[in-house]
Amino acid sequence: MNDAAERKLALSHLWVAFAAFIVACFMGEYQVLERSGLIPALESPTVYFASVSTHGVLMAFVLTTFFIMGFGYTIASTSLKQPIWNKPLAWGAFWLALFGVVLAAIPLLTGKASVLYTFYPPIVAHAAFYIGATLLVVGSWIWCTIMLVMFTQWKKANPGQNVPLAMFATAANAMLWLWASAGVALEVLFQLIPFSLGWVDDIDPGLARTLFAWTLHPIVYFWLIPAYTAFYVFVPKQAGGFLFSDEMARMAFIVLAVFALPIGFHHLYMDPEQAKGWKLLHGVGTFVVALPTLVTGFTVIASLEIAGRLRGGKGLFGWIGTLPWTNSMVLSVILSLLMLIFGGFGGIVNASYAMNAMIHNTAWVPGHFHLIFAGTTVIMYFAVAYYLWPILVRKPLFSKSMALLQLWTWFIGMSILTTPWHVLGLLGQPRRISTVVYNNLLTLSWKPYELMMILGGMILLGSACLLIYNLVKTQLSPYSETFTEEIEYAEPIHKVGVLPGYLNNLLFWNKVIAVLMAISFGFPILQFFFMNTFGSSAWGY
Ligand code: HAS
Ligand code: CU
Repeated sequence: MNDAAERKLALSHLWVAFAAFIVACFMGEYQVLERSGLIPALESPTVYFASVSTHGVLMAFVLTTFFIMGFGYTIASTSLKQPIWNKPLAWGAFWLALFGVVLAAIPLLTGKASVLYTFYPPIVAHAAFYIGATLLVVGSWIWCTIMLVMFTQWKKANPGQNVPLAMFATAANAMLWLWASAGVALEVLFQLIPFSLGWVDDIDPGLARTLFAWTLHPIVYFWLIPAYTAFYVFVPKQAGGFLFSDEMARMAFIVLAVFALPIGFHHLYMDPEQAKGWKLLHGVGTFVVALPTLVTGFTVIASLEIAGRLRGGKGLFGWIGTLPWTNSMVLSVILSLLMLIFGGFGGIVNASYAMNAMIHNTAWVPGHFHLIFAGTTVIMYFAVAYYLWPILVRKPLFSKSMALLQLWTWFIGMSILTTPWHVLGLLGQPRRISTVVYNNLLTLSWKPYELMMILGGMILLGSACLLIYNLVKTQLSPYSETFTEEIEYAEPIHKVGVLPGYLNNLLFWNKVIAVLMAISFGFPILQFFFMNTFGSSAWGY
């Protein structure tokens, strides 16, 4: 990336992302301490719910959206080798989204939006929260438009050629997000904003939860796709080898994007507003969307094996030892995959209709998503940060060994934090509660796990501080005239021929999505308008 203006655009997004991240990490540590009930002076449901709502919003919406936008701009300009289309518009999106975050932060921090990151009604927040969140989403829509315009322009300028894999994945994610965010946009515009402003007296939580479910599953893949992009386009090269299959990677991104959408009812298995046949349909789709992850696991490990063998690894597992474990990208992918085994296993338990009853609304669920989101996904955000920062600031990374220590401690901390949550869930501990001190025999069995999670939280906070310290020091270090590193994309081991349109284009897949969405959400949403429903009045601050 030679253009300073483009580097500044990407870096500004990434800084907002990681600033949100570190603030949220401090809140997370407070929350484990408060929830454990071990320090009575800290007990305060009001502060706890304000904190956990802010923590969730910062991690799930601000870290992710800004990271994805910054990473997307970097990929678009370097893989397509063309300048960002309409930079003033890109900056406009940045400021709009940032303004939205500040607007939402005011009610969040003053306890007027303690609605958690899923903001399910009838609990209601101050209108500024919903309006701020809307502006963040509108900013991300502009980013999606820029990505899709650049994708289309490149295809026009290079007829018959394959779009670079990194850009194909980024464009698929932009398409996914435009479809995914429509559900929550309808909920916020037509239900939550009018309700929070007092224009209507009641709200239908069933409809709201259905619309949120439309967004809730694909949003997690919106967060995940950048991590998988790094798996496919950076890791093989960093490991010293080749990508096992470019076509398989494209197929995985398409299936992820298409099948993430029509399956959100696995979040509503225990809800009354949808009939069980619909839930079963979405349940089956949920198992389909696990497939591209299995394909990804296979392709990435095969790519690592190629690298390990090229580096002299012999025998069935000898190649693992020869991998460059001290390369932060390679170490991250190994740790990420290890967390994916257990996080994905938890996901399969959640998705199994009958077993969901056992874990729904228990501490198991935050255990699942901290492992697979904050673990598998976010560790790859760190890997990308360590890789991109030097290129964006044109200076070497301040400390490579500190980066490795940070990645290991994040992995260890996340394992120590989430294992007890899985166990606590099975021991019946609810999620979304501010205290666990119920003074009965059951909760006594929770105690050791509470201690463990505090330890995990402390390790994670230390690890997060190391990341930010390293990035700040890199940014502030003296300018290096000799720095020449550029982004290197992995090559596939077999040369890719001319790809069929469906592996090089998204138009066809939009049509497939439209049909699948009409089937899986059409009647379940329309039914609310055919029947007599009785809304709920507000619960709130
Ligand atoms: Fe999930 C709830 C089902 C993946 C995030 N999930 C959540 C929530 C979040 C979330 C945030 O069906 C909470 C929402 C809320 O607040 O209410 N999830 C799944 C399934 C998958 C899955 C089936 N989730 C994710 C990802 C997330 C995420 C990814 C974020 C990034 N999830 C659910 C369900 C619920 C849910 C229910 C609702 C629960 C409830 O009742 O509320 C799948 O996509 C997972 C597929 C993955 C696998 C793992 C394969 C393993 C591989 C690793 C291979 C590596 C090896 C090691 C062998 C099947 C590929 C190699 C080693 C070397 C050394 C080289
Ligand atoms: Cu889901």
